[in-house]
Amino acid sequence: EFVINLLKHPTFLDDTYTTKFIDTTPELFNFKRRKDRATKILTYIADITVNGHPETAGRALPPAEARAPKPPALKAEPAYGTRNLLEQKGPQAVADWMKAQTKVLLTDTTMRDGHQSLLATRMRSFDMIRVAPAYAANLPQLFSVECWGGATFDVAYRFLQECPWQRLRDLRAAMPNLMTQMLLRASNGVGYTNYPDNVVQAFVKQAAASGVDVFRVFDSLNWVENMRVAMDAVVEAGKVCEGTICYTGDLLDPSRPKYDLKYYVAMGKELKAAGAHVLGLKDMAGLLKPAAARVLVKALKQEVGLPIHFHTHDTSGAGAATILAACDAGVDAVDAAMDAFSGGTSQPCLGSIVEALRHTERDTGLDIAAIREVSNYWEGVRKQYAAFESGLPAPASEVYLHEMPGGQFTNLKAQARSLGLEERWHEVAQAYADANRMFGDIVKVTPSSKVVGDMALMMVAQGLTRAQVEDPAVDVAFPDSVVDMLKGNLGQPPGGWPDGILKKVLKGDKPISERPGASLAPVNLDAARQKLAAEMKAGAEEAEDAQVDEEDLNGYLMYPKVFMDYRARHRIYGPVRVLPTRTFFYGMQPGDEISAEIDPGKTLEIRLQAVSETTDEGEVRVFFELNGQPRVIRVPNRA
Ligand code: BTN
Ligand code: 3PY
Ligand code: ZN
Repeated sequence: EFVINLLKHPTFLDDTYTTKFIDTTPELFNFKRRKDRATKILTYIADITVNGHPETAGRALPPAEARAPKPPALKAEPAYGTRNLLEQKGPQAVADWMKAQTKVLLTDTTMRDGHQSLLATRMRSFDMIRVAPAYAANLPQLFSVECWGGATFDVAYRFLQECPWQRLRDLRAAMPNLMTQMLLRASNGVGYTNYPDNVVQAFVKQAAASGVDVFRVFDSLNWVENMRVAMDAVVEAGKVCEGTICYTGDLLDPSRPKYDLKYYVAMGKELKAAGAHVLGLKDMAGLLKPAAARVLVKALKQEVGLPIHFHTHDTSGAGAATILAACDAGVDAVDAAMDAFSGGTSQPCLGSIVEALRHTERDTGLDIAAIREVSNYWEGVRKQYAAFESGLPAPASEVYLHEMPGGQFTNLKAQARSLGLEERWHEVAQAYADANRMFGDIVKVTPSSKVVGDMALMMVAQGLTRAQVEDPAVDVAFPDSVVDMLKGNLGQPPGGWPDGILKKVLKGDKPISERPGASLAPVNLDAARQKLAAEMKAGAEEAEDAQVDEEDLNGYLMYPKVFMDYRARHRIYGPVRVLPTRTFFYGMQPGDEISAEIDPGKTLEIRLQAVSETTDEGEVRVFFELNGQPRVIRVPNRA
């Protein structure tokens, strides 16, 4: 039997292994015979059963009864929805239709920002795809379903051992009448750095082909100049281009005039001129207060003339109040999440907004009973991810101090914990605010938010005050991400970088002031395709493992190492995406039975019979029944 010893391999553990891994460590790939997909999946289950999943070790365990919940029954054939309109009449017709509606339109963010902000982005496709038909059938009035982009792309490869493109295709197929929506970091794609223009263009083209209808495009410094390549690519693909303003600061605070009404209106007009069909208003930290929302939405509606799609986070607990104020002021569409994935650092509660607007002029027309059924499903899903809960137990008005995006908050907290700074969280919050002011008061959203977070953690860990960091006489070793940002590699903030910090960080290096993409050579796509094909072939056991398609190429261009590592694991474990979530993270108990559909209509019935004692060689035998036939898998006990 093939004995799996990947996990304990030192190069795996210290995270230095690269695509050379397979060439330099052939002992790991010493198959006695080729493994079919079922055997690979059994190997995965056996390994997790015996040794646990690295990501859930030491974390909270889901309650015993937490199993994949049943999705709601389908009430009807999918009715005509926004996707049908887009297909028939194009993106401008969608925008015109939005403006003509009296009702407030709703985007459900559960499948993207909801779990990104509450569960460290760990929701698996399995749990999304099962409920997608209920969205299509029972909630056809939704404006869109945000289900792709942001952090979900790399987390799928990196931690969930699944292909993000396949998720997209499956969701698209299951919701033929609803627009899917993604979050795109403009020239940073779905990554943390500026990519060459042709990589961004290829990515958008592929995302459109694989099933994205609405692209929410933003820049982490609100620099429209750096959004054009991505926006043009969306328009070119015939999809809805939601050019997006990121909201920061406090509109009504006269002592903070940098981000005032004039600023936002001017940016809205720039985005319209750049080709946006819809104007996104992205309040990633949940800083927009109700009174400011009234003023801002009204002004943007009047002066820009595009339909407005508002996104906020409920970190403060006041998110729904702001959404309702925006509705009063004439916002066209708003984002919300289903009950179990709402509140806190996520979006406000969708069903509650629907109810708040019922019997008013802006009634959404959504079926609250259908929403409840879908919410109940998500409640069952969330229980299974107990290991990834971050535990923000109550609203945090401290968000107005630090201004961290909802998607970063829990992440930074975990980083602080790993540095032993969890008890000093409020100092981190203050340092984050100080770092922001030091950089001139910037928009903080991926990736600029990560830079501010890196700086803040360093300040707390090293006991540095803002004054010391800024003092030319105090020696400071700045994080690489800070140096990179001040070099201009994320673009330019309004008003530029403050002189003092710029000089100190760059130590005389000259920053760039044009958009970074202008000086990045295009990637030779044919050469990249061939290189990838060769690497895949070298590591492949089976013909199917050696194939490269355009989705793979785009994954590789965005995240070369993450993608290759994913493929290397795929060769060993097979299509583990088909496993129920509990099995994926915890393996099975003797007596457990699961089904896993590896192809449409081809189902593995898997029963775990018993797990042996550990042999003198340190091996454990795991006894399964696979479709009624006994199978034994041996794995090393590394516990
Ligand atoms: C991961 O690498 O943690 C994410 C994907 C899970 C794949 C399996 S889990 C068991 C084994 N150990 C790992 O670290 N990865 C693989
Ligand atoms: C992301 O870029 O992933 C975000 O959610 C930003 O808010
Ligand atoms: Zn968000």
